[in-house]
Amino acid sequence: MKILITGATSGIGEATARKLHSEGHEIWVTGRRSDRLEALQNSLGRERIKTSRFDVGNLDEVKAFGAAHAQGLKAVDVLINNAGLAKGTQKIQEGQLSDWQEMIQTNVVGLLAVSQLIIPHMVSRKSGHIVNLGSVAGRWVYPGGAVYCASKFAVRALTEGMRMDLLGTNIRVSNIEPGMVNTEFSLVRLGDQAKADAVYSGMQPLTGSDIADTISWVLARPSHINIQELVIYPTAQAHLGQVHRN
Ligand code: NDP
Ligand code: 8X3
Repeated sequence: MKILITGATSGIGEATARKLHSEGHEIWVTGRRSDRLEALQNSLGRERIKTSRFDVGNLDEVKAFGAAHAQGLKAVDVLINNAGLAKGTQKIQEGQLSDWQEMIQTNVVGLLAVSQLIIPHMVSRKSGHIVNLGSVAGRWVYPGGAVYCASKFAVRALTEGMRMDLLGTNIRVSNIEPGMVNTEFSLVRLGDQAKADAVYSGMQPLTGSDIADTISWVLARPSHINIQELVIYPTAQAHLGQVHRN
C-alpha cells in the first residue's frame, strides 16, 4: 500500500514509518525537519520511501505540497495524521495565546488541511484508510491540559464525523488514543530534557514502536472491519495523572 505519514521525523510517526516500510509498504514521510527526513530515508535504503518537508499548520505550505504532488496524492491508500504537539502545562489563566494557536493550528487545522488533499481521491476510488492520532487526552481532561485536550477532543469528533460522512465509500477511519508514550513529545511540550525525562521516571511508558505495532494491526484488519477508536495505556498508567511509579 502507499502510505502517507505526517510527522515522521521522530517518535510515533518515525516508528510507524519504519514498521510499515519493513512490512513492504511504500511510505511517504513528512515533517518540518528535512535533516531527519533525509536520515530516515538513508537508514531505510531509499527504496519505497519518499519524503516531503512541510508544516501541516501552514496552509500555504500544505497547498504548495498538494500542488507539487497532485498526481502522487491520488494514489495514497492510507493517510496517517500523526503530526501533532503540546505546548506548555500552564493553567488557563496563565497560558500563552501563541501556544494555544500552535496546538490548534497543528493538531486540528493541519489534520484537516492534509486530509482534504487526500479524501476526495479516496472517495473517487471508493477505498482508503485514514488513521488519526488522538490521545487519551481526547477523552478525558486534566489540569493544565485544557487546550491540548480540546485539540484531541476535536480529533475524536473529526474521526466520528469523517466516519459518518464517508459511510458508503468503503473508506475506513480510525482514532488511535495512546496514554504516555516516551517520544520527543514531553521535550517539545516542556522545552527541557530533564523535565521531559522526569515525566517517565520510575514507570515504563509506551514506546513509539508499541503504537506502530498497533497501527499496523489496525491497518491489517479485513476491509469489512473498522477499528474506530483504540485506547492504549502503559500498564503502569490507569488514567491521566494516575501513574504507578517504582
Ligand atoms: P514527537 O514530538 O516525537 O513527534 C511529533 C511529530 O510531529 C514530529 O515528527 C514532528 O516533526 C511532527 N510535527 C509537529 N508539528 C508539526 C507541524 N506543524 N508540521 C509538520 N509536522 C509536525 O511526539 P509523538 O510521536 O509522541 O507525537 C505524535 C502524535 O501522537 C501527536 O499527534 C501527539 O499528540 C500524539 N500523542 C502522543 C502521546 C505521547 O505521550 N507521546 C500520547 C498520545 C498521543 P517536525 O518537528 O520535524 O515537524
Ligand atoms: C499525550 C498524552 O497524557 O501527555 O497525548 O496528554 S498526555
